[in-house]
Amino acid sequence: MRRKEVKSYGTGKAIEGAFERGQVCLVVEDLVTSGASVLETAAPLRELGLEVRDAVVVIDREQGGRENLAGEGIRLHSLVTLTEMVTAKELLEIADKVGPEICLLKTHVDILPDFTPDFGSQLRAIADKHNFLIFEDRKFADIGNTVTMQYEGGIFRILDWADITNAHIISGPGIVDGLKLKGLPRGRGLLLLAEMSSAGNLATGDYTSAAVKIAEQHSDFVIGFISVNPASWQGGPGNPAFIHATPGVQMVKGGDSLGQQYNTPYSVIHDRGSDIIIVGRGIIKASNPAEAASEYRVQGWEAYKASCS
Ligand code: 5BU
Repeated sequence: MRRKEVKSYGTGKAIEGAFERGQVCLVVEDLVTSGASVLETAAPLRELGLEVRDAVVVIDREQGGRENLAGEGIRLHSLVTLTEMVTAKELLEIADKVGPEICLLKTHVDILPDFTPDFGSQLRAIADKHNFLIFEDRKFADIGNTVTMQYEGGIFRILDWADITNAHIISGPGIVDGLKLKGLPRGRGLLLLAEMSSAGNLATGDYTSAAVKIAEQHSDFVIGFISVNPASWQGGPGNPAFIHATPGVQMVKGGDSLGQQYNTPYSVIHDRGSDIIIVGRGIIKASNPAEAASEYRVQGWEAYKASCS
């Protein structure tokens, strides 16, 4: 074991354990970013005559660690790589930066590799500071009784910190009853998935109409829809008090390799009649997320003004 700080009391040794010079030592770490921490561990081991050839980590952040370690003669083995993933720490930093530009922040709390129970209260504080709402994109889909527990319990305790969450209607209106039981007394709101942005999705036609019907029957708790083209809905999008939030938005039309389909802010707000553009990678993968968020906000607002005139 390598001590990070060598205490003056006790044995005072940086490296503890039973070993002999010339033995091979495998370094085990939770996470590698640049590799500096593994190198800090390898140096005193090598000074004592141990051979360090390999390091095992749970997460490789893919920020040069593999190359830096290879340069020092250490092979990196990782369980997962993290180029796509955002950590809770990064999410909170982005939230604080984009806060002034957004009306709500949409989270996927179950993908954060370093989630801790205080995540919700930390995000809440940032939301209150910048006056945006928190929308946990949980997409509940189970029966009413089960979703009450998924909403309130587990390690994420979504009900405690998310103003808004969303649900599929595949299981019928009982899912809304279940979520409402917990959410309404806490002043929370629900979006129903009436349409989806991904290619070949099944939320169309009668399914979309059923979402509108369920929303109307629960307008005390359902605040609106995830929709893609509410202007084209048969029979209309229902009560104008419902808000429409639309994912699949980037500055140019297109898609990704896994079925996502993008429309522009103008198309979403002006042509398709939505109220809120939901932007993921267009902002978080931008070199300057705050600047990108500002551009999306301005484009959305201009499109809204154009549809008013
Ligand atoms: P993107 O990076 O802008 O493609 O991210 C889109 C986000 O919206 C992502 O979090 C999806 O899970 C989410 N989403 C979606 O893309 N399409 C849908 O129909 C629904 C949610 Br519902």
